Amino acid sequence: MAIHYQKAYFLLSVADVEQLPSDLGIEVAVVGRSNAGKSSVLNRITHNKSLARVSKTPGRTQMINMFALDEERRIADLPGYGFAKAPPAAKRKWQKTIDAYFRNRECLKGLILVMDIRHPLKDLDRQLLDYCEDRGLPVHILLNKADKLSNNDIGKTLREVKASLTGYHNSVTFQVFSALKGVGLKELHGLLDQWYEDKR
Ligand SMILES: Nc1nc2c(ncn2[C@@H]2O[C@H](COP(=O)(O)OP(=O)(O)OP(=O)(O)O)[C@@H](O)[C@H]2O)c(=O)[nH]1
Ligand SMILES: [Mg+2]
Repeated sequence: MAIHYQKAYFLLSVADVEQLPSDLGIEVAVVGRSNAGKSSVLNRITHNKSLARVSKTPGRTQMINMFALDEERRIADLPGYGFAKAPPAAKRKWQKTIDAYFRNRECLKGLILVMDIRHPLKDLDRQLLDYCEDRGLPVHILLNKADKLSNNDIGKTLREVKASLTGYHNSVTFQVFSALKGVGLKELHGLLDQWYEDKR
């Protein structure tokens, strides 16, 4: 069955995991550092420029924003981590919400981990990868903002990222992406199709 990504619609925003929709069907979460382009990626996936809010101010997405593709499939836009200027209380709150989400969400099929291709695999990204390795949760890395680098530099970064990921045994895949230009969208849709069609 084909998935109509352009039919995605906003479901709800929650500050607490207790408010999430029932833990049924299949959910994919878009995660990553603040300002990496998570909301832009979501808009690109769904061909809807105004679905998730995009901001020039880092740390804009503070809640879990949940979108539905159909009655059984959802995609979540998670708040970004690693925003240095965030107040400590906000950071703790983020940590608590996200921990609870990752730990308990059974319908969570995998993570789309968005990174700025110019700054891949920062400490917090690696912590998240380690956590997913422990939990056996698949991760697909988007090296986003590829439009900011030359082909030469993209190639170099791909080799470095590949070398850094050899230690992981769970499913960690990666690709070049540009939410701005649409580079890599077909590949990403292919991956999402697989995740969403896997019967659990
Ligand atoms: N050049 C370029 N800019 C991008 C790309 N993707 C996102 N941006 C820009 O990066 C900034 C942050 O994008 P968002 O999509 O809001 O990032 P986010 O990860 O959702 O940010 P928070 O929700 O604040 O954590 C915006 O100014 C976007 O226009 C891309 O592929 N290329
Ligand atoms: Mg955002």
